[in-house]
Amino acid sequence: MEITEVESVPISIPLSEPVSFATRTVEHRDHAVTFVRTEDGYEGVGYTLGYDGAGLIADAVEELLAPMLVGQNPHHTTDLWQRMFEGTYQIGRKGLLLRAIATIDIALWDIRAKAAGLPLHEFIGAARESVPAYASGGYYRGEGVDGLREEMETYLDRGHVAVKMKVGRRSLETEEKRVAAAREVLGPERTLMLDANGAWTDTGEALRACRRFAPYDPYFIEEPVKADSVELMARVREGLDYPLAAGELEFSRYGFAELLRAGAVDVVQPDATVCGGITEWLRVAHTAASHDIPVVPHYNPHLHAHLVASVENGGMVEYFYRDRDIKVFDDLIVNPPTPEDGKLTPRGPGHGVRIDRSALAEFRTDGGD
Ligand code: SMN
Ligand code: MG
Repeated sequence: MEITEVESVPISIPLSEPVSFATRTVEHRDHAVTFVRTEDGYEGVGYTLGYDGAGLIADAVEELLAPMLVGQNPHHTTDLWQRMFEGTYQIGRKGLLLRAIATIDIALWDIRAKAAGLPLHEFIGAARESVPAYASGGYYRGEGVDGLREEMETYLDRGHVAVKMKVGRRSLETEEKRVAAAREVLGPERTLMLDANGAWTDTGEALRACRRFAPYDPYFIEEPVKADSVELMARVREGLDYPLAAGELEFSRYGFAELLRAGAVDVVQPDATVCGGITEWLRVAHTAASHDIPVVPHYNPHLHAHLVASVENGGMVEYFYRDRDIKVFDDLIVNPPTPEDGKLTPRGPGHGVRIDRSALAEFRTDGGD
């Protein structure tokens, strides 16, 4: 089999209203969507969030990486990953370039599983048939504590036993009230996770905030400090009596090795669309397993359902309901799967994410067709 074409399309989908987390407000969601095609008619799809850089990521795919791919065998993912990583080493290794590599690597695995006639999790080697999905939300849009309560109730009505909410944007007093309200709605048994998106900048500030949430029994606090502050993260973890999670903005096995070596995390959250694709995600997950650390990947539930279903230490996937207008990528997908009884079942062929061509035409920002 031979790769004949690599195309990457930047798209942007507007939110109906701006939405905030601790450290940023967003008004739209842009993605780079990459297609890899083969001579015998297979097409694989990969994608990543752009944070206003989707056009740059798509350019990196087409200008820098595509020439390394055309004419090669899509089954040689380990070799192709290394060629892309080494070939962009001086200007890459992390960030935008690694996201570009990720989109291609995901598309290659999609092709491989499709060619084998299998859903991706079975192609990799399944550990389970379905995976728990937690409902993610609790963003800031001015709705207050009552709005948060109502939102959490909708997740329970939809069958979830685990939810995640944002913290770190308002005063500590308000944040404690928000977390207390969420716990009250959930009751004592269900799982509550908190996400601060790197809100705090030193040990004292972070511990003061995180300790206020301890009485509400969080399963973890996510990114209490920024991704680069690994030592600080380890100090915060040390000072807390509940777990810490991070990794959504970590790149490659080397980034995760640093988190693990420093003892900075109890749970890792690699995102295959960020950390370098499926090839690298699997390496990260297996390394975490050797530390008895579960993987609870960040976002992209349709793709990650396959990956969580194929590793022994797979935890949960993160699911956003489209009607909350926070994550809107589902607008681009044909029949996006929804959780049933709080679980997602990975479906093929490949990773099962099929791009709706008319939506792609509507949302693309490069003027192409
Ligand atoms: C998040 C950030 C970017 C995309 C999706 C979700 C967030 C989370 O930090 O972990 O839910
Ligand atoms: Mg997060």
